[in-house]
Amino acid sequence: DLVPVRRALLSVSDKRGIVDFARGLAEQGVELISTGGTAKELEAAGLPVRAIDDFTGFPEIMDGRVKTLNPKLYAGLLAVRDNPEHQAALEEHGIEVVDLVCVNLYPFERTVARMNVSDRDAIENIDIGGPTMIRAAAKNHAYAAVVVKPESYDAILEELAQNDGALSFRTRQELAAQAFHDTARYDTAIARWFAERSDDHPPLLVRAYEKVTDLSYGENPHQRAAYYSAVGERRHLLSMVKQHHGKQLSFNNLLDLDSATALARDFDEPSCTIVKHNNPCGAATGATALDAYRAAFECDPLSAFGGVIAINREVDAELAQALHQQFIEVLYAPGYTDEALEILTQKQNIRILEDQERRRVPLGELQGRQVQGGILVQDRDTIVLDRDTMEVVTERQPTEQEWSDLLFAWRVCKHVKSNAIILAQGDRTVGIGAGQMSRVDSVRLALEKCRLDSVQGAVLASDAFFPFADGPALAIEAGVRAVIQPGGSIRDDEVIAAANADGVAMVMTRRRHFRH
Ligand code: 93A
Repeated sequence: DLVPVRRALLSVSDKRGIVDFARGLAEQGVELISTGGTAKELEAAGLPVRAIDDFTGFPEIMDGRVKTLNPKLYAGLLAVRDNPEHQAALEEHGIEVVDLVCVNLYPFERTVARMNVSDRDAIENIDIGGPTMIRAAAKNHAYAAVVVKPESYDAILEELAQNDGALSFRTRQELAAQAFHDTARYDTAIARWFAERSDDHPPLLVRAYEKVTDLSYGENPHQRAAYYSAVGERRHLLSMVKQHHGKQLSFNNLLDLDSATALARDFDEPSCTIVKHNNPCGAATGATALDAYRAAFECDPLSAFGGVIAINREVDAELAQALHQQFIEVLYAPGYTDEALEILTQKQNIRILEDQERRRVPLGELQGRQVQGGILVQDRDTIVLDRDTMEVVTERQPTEQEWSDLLFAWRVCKHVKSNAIILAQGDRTVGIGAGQMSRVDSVRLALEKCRLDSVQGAVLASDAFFPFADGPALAIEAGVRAVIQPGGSIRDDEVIAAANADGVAMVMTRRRHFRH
């Protein structure tokens, strides 16, 4: 299954390594055919090159829009070499076969990523001839080889040298696989660019993903796993962090990191978020990051063990010292002083991450959840509500302190799995009930988790309305003085009456924050 390479067509935008590759081919006795810019480069290096118009007998026209698109080339690429009819056609039309194409495409993605790029420039960078050659050679990989990456050049030359100027079927097949991956990826980036210009939302085509790195395992050690980023997305979870210390991030670390950073991004003031099993087990803001960390940790020290911690201020020595007392899986912050790093890196297992994404723009406008054979797609829940849009439904208005705590609790609530109940006091969570199948159980859990001597004076946030008055009644009995919730239950009257009976203030947001 070895096929000798006698004639190669080289047409590349990314010209890295092309001269050396072409020289290597020429040394194996391969005839080189090339397009305008590529040919120039090779000629300048003193290599013998045949121009594409000499091969096709047709000039490159329309500023290069049509340079390789010619039946002579495609017949030469697609001919089934042992098919007598194909052979006859080659002879009749004086067509020479091409055994290898080396092509990389107009840099569409790089072009559209530039600031202020015109639509015209973008469109001019949609390569037509290149993908067509790549696909033709890849289809006919039984006879032809297709090279799309400078990273492959050396290995190809080596194999040619070893096999007397021929490539194996296995190599040609692998190159073909890479080629179709490349053109699929390319078209996805183009489709995405068009989708961004369309009114269709969510768009017709969601995204394709490509592997960034293998992970050591999935949620459990018997599950293989990898991390993929969306094609054309330059900012993604892994690209946005620099790892200073510790083992590779695991599948579960990445899930928790995603949640922790999303919550941290919702705070401007110094804050700390501790996530366990994808739920916050403590969140707080404070005058300093150290205050915030202490307060967040105090919410549930037991659960915080081995947590993923996101802090939105630089970590200094004092904070590092405090963090160093605990077992932390992942620590994420916008920066670390040298002294802080010295303290923290004394522990081998802590993964220390630095946030490299200063823009604070939420990543990706859509959110997908996998279901059997497909995905569900929705807008991200990025809504942040203003106090003015909320309605106090009780006889008593919240005090200013209560308002502050209610708004804090409401911000955290969005990031907790439903049914979510947050108890908060003084800009810190003091009890979190997450992921229960009934709301009253989440209330019970949040109260049970609360380590304060008394819940007296705390506020409560609920991610969705109370279907019955039992949940609020429990909380009020325990000492909760103000409640924030969307409202909208047919029993709202009973819920409001329960609050009024004890002089509790209640705010309705009219928006819910389910997170399933
Ligand atoms: O404009 S094209 O779509 N029309 C073509 O016929 C064609 N043939 C090759 N673009 C075409 N190419 C692309 O030109 C290749 O994919 C490659 O990226 C580039 C190389 O051009 P040059 O050798 O002139 O630098």
